[in-house]
Amino acid sequence: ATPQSPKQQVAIKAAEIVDNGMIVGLGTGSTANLFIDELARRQREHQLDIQVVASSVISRVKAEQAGLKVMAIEHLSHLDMYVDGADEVTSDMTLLKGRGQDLVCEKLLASHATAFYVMVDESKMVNKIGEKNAIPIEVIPQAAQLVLNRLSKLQAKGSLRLNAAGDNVAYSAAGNLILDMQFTTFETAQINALLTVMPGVVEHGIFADVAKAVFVGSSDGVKLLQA
Ligand code: DER
Repeated sequence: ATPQSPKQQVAIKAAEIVDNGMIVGLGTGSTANLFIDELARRQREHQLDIQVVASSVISRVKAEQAGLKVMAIEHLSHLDMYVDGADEVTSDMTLLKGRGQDLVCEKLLASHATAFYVMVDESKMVNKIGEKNAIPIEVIPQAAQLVLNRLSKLQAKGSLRLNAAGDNVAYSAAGNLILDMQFTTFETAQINALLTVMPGVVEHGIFADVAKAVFVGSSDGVKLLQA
């Protein structure tokens, strides 16, 4: 068989953790897609009785097509694990997420799951959050300008995310607008704190103290990062 890509390898490692009877949260993105395929394979090969819940419509559709039993988030009272990709990871397992459009449900499931496992290839490892990507900040539409101005006063730079065509602003899956902002004068913990309490901000992409473990794939296999 052709050697699996690092992303494939971390998806396989994450799927191996899933046990019979679990409720598993599905992330969104290209690595999450690989996980969904691997989880469906594991369900078939081991006749696992598992249920899944999806962080996005696209992951729900993909899970249904793969033969996984999908339940509605509305009916969820507990989640054994949540598995998702990330855009940046630091050595203390702080994450940056939200390059997709499903940040609200991703953080909802990640934070309520008993265990949140992250799957990345080594290109996502950074020394400081924000090193390679802007920080996504999901705002209610009415608040976009107010929040942008407020953050500009804190020397943050950025703008509203545009749609794929680039001819209008993009809406998130939750119907909000997204500011992609770069901060220069603050530590990650300070940005996390100020965004978490700022009126008009629905969610942001800093995931601090949420991940239980990170699978880091590279050409020489998978490393496990954990506290
Ligand atoms: O939107 C997100 O946070 C996703 O997890 C995402 O950015 C990671 O996507 P990838 O697995 O396609 O790199």
